Amino acid sequence: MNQTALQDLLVRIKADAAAAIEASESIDGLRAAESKLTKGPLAEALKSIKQFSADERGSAGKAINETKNAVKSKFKAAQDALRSANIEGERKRAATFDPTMPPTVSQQGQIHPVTAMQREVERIFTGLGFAVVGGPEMETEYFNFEALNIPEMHPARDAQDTFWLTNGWLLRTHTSPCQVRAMLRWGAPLRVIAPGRCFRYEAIDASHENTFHQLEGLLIDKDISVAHLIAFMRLLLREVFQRDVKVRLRPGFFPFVEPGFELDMSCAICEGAGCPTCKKSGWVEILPCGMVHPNVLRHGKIDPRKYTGFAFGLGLTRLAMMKYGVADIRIMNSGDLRGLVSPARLSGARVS
Ligand code: FA5
Repeated sequence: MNQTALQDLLVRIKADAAAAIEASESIDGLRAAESKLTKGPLAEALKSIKQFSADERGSAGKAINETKNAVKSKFKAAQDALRSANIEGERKRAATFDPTMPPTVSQQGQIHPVTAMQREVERIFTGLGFAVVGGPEMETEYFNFEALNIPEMHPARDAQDTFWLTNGWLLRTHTSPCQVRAMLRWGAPLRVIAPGRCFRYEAIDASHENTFHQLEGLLIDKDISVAHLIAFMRLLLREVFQRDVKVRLRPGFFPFVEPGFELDMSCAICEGAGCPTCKKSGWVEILPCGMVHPNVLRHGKIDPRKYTGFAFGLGLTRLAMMKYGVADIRIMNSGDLRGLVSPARLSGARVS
């Protein structure tokens, strides 16, 4: 190595030291960078002294020592600065920490309000001897319509338009297909509920979604009458709301029940005064129901001369809205985290 090459090396060592100091965020990092420079290029410079003539050795050694000391003191200064910054930070933290303050409570999530509602209804009905069953969300036209006494050209199909799959199946419009599926599987007598997601090609507003939850109920036995149906429906609403709920029963047409009813409850959002959720009527359609049509029993291979039964299709999402005071159904599918911390925090919530 000659004088020029040594000068270049020493300049590079200083530059590398400055860059390493700039990049290091901890005292350990600074120590590691300093040791790397000392054991690497600085040691190389020291070894090169042997290659210089006796005249040149003095000035070469001096230059190397100066660089070594400069690098060492730069690293020391950087370490001191970092140390005092850390101490300062600690001091500040200690000054702002108040041990008398209550701890910050992290917000713990919980199940979705619709799932909470579903579990609540399941608890009520399993207590009454009902089994909880399921059914496919992708359904055949047969189970969604035909088996429910809604043949191909029946106008009732228009009220439940849906999303059709390329294989001719559809996304089920209601949980009612579970009725005939359950009859075929278990026969009579039968007590089942079937909660699940439903889909409709629907204009969305404060009370209509294209994806929502229903809970189907079906009871088949000997001598079952409308009186049983009404008693069960009242019990359900009283248990859910823990008070007597104002309801009204009006005739409702569904091809799979005869007679059929619409059981509405007084709107819990406006207390019956009229609001966008109840379309200003003061009532919310929540629980259509009726006596199972003999044709449906026949599709389920149950003899209508021996057995009768009732069925209902509870609007589970709407029931959750009424229970927790949610004014707009769109909140329910929006992933609004307030509802996962506490459904009560959705009370009065509207979409912006
Ligand atoms: C039916 O779906 C029938 N399958 C119910 C039934 C079952 C009747 C058994 C008789 C016997 P309907 O279309 O009214 O009926 O829907 C039932 C409930 O689901 C409604 O009262 C409502 O609470 C809810 N619902 C219906 N469409 C929507 C929607 N687009 N968004 C949110 N909830 C809905």
